[in-house]
Order: sequence, then structure tokens, then C-alpha cells
Amino acid sequence: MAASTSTQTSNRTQVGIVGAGPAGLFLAHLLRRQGIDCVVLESRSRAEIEDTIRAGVLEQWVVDLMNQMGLGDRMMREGHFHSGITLRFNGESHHIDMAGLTGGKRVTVYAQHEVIRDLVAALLEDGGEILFGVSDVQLHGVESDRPSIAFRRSPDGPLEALRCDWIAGCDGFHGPSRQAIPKAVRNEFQVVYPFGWLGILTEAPPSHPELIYANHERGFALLSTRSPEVQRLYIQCDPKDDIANWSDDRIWSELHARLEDRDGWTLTEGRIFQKGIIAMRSFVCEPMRHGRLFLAGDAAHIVPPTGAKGLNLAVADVLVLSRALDAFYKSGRTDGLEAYSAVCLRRIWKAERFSWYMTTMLHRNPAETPFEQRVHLADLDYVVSSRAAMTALAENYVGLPMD
Ligand code: RFL
Ligand code: PHB
Repeated sequence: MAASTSTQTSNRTQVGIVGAGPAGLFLAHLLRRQGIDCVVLESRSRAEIEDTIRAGVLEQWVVDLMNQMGLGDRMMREGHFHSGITLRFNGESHHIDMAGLTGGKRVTVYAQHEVIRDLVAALLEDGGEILFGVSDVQLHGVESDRPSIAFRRSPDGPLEALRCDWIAGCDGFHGPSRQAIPKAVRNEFQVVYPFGWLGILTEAPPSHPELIYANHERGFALLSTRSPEVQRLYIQCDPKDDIANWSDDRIWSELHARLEDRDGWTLTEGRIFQKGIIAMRSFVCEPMRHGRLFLAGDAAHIVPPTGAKGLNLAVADVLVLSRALDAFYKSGRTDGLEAYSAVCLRRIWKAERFSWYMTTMLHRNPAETPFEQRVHLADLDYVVSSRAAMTALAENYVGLPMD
């Protein structure tokens, strides 16, 4: 495909990475450690990507990887390490001892934007190249052996071309990379849930030592944390609801009703300084490779946040990709690149299954029959009373083995 306007400047790298989210930034770090040249193109500013509030939970192997890569110092100082989570339903709380059930793997709460800050700072310090605020990003020639990415450094700057051997599409669900795979080749699978999450950040001390996932007749609620001073909480809501309908009083009253149980524990309130509503979907695009383009992270798949898997899956994809590219550049081998999509999809579908299972089990779906709702409560009861079921939940939550 030819560029729509003439390209005035040309740059070259081995791997062109579109998107500086967790997928793009981890990939850049992994490739640079292997001596592979790459450039990251990001449409937002550095401040924007460093301030976007998203995920919170890291799988144990991601924590280990960050430490092995020398990127984990602040996470180890400021992150929260929990041995388990609490499931709350029918007015009762049940502790799931994740560490005890998985040979010591813990639940790490360290916000995604903190990971982004650490990765951006280390990459730039190390001489890595991230172009922030680029526009008009278009992928060209992905079916040829000379792909390129067209972009502008500033909205009225010239159209430039980044020529590369390979393109990594790490530009999230709404980015252009997935659209560069012809529709006839793409197989897309999707579930859109009839509920969303209203998330808040509040200035308050922690109310509880670990995360609480609650299934309540008024709907799901989740208590998480960010720091000794800031807490993150979510409540199930209508995904089309207007945040203006949610006064702080209404939010606190729903959180109290849904999170508090019969044992007298109470939630500590604070000033709410951020609130928003997100819709929820499950989505997978197969295959994740087309010619010289590889999709990674949310560009290829979405999970509802209930299983805390999205960021972790993005890192898993790019670890597989970096190993395949390493084998290609070190010994000309292409088997890893050919297997990329299939290898990633095996893990992705297990995470899709787990996230869908946690979501359907913990939320109240107005479209479900009373029979189905009873089955979800029975499922919760089974999970907290069977060591086998509890272990299955725990090993998925802390992260299935990478190899
Ligand atoms: P991202 O993070 O969306 O990054 C994509 C980047 O690409 C840029 N981009 C472009 N750049 C250049 N040109 C273009 N045309 C571009 N279009 C887009 C974007 O600006 C952006 O910077 O995708 P990535 O790297 O694949 O990472 C995925 C994760 O961000 C996502 O899966 C998680 O946030 C999901 N998630 C959670 N994941 C977890 O592992 N644990 C959790 O606890 C967890 N909780 C959550 C979550 C997501 C949430 N929201 C808001 C959807 C909780 C929430 C509320
Ligand atoms: C969060 O802290 O933002 C968080 C925690 C657990 C989840 C999702 C989000 O399942």
C-alpha cells in the first residue's frame, strides 16, 4: 500500500513499535536487552500516559520479570504484597490464601501508571527512543518484507516513514494496527457485558489488608488499594450511566451496602478525587500475526477487569515475541515467529476463560434467570469450600506458569 501523501523524512529501525502502553514499553526493554534496535511511536504525551488510571494487580511472574530486568526497585518499595484476597457473598467473607495454595505466589498491587512511569524513565535513561504525541500513524507494507510506519511528529509536521523489519502493534483496542490485518483474515470473538464498573480514587487509609471482591444483591463491588493514603474502589453499574448521576454520597452508600458483611467490619470513607465509568467486554482477534505485523496486548484481546489479567497478558505476549525475534536475529530462525500467534493464544484463551468466569460469577446480570444467579452463588460456595476449586482460582489469579 502506498502512503497517501508523499513522505518527506525517512528513519530506520529493526522493530517499529506502535504504542507506549505496557505491551510496547516492555517489548522495547526486552528487545534492547537483546541488542535489537527499536523505536516506540506513541500518540499521547508522556504526561498523559503516565497519568492514566487503569490496572492495579501484577501476576507473580511479571513482578519477577521486572526485578530480573532491574526495573523493580520502586515497585518493591511502594507496591503492596498480599498473600490472598477476600471473596464476600451472602453477607459472609472468605479468605483465599493465594500464597499458601500456589507455593508462595503473592498478589502484587502496583498501579499500571506507576509501571509505565518506571518503564518510560528507564528506557529514556538507557538511550531508548520513544516519540510521544505522534499523529496520522499508518502501517504500510505489512505483507511485504519492507514494512513501514508513516507518522507525523507534530500535527502540522511532515509525514515521515519509519522503515523496519517488523512492526509490533501495541496500540490497544482502538489503535490502527489491528485494522491493518485484512478483515477477511481476521477472526474476532466478542462478549459485551450488560454492566460496567464505576471506579473511584479516594483519599483514605486502607480499610482492609487485602482486596475484597463482593457479590451482593445490589451488584458487584471491589475494594483495592493504591497507597497508604489512596484507595481504589469499584462498583457495578449500568455501562451507559452518566457519572453525573453518581454523587459522592450515593457512591459511598452503595459501597457500604455491597462491601460490608455481618462481622461488623466497616469501610473508611475519604474525599473522592477521581471517578469514571468503564464498559466491559471480552474480545479476541485471531491470528495475532499478519505478514510482518505482530499484534500484542489489548490490540489483540480484551478481558473484563474482574480477573486482573489485561496488563499481565500484554506482558506475556511481548515476552513470547521478544524471544522469537531474538532467535531470528541471533540465528535466522523463524519458527518462533511462525508460532507466535498460536503460543500466545493458548494463554490468552485461558485468561479469557478465567476473566469471564470471575465476571459472571461475581456480578448480578439483570438478563440472567434466577436459576443462573443461584448457580453463580453455588459456584462461589464451591470455591470457598473445596481446596481443589480454591487452588484452581488461586493459580489462575496469581498467573499461570509462563513456559
Ligand atoms: P494500552 O495500555 O491501551 O496501550 C496502548 C497505547 O497505544 C497508544 N496508541 C497509539 N499510539 C500511536 N498511534 C496510534 N494511532 C495509537 N493509538 C493508541 C495509546 O495511547 C496507548 O498508550 O494497551 P497495552 O499496552 O496492550 O496494555 C493493556 C493494559 O493497559 C490493559 O489490558 C489493562 O489496563 C487492563 N486492566 C487490568 N489489567 C491487569 O493486568 N490487572 C488489573 O488489575 C487490571 N485492571 C484494567 C484494570 C483496565 C481497566 N480499564 C480502565 C479498562 C482496571 C481497569 C479499570
Ligand atoms: C485495581 O486495583 O485497579 C484492580 C484490582 C483488581 C482487579 C481490577 C482492578 O480485578
